[in-house]
Amino acid sequence: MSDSERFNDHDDGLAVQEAKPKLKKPPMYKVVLLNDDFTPMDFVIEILMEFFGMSEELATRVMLQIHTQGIGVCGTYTKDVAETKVVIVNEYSREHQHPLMCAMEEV
Ligand code: TYC
Repeated sequence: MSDSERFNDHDDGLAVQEAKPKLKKPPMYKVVLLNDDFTPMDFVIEILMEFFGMSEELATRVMLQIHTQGIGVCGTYTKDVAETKVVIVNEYSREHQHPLMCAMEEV
């Protein structure tokens, strides 16, 4: 066997590019509600049911958690959806003269 046969690595010096990894998942955002001393409990429960699709039972539990802990998660969404929820909830609360604060945090 000749040297050129023995040492030929058959790739002609070309590096083969591995397949690019798939695109990263989009960052997700938690939409949160903050406690305050003035917004009625029933109004917070209504928000959690209407805008975050919770049952009355779950909404009540989440509202009480916010009431005692100061903050609670309503859901986790892509950036656009989270931003829209925050705007809609804050507008709805102001329309009803409540100071309830909705915000978002990157997960
Ligand atoms: N702390 C309010 C009260 O006692 C109730 C409340 C709960 C307000 C959750 C805001 O995000 C909130 N009426």
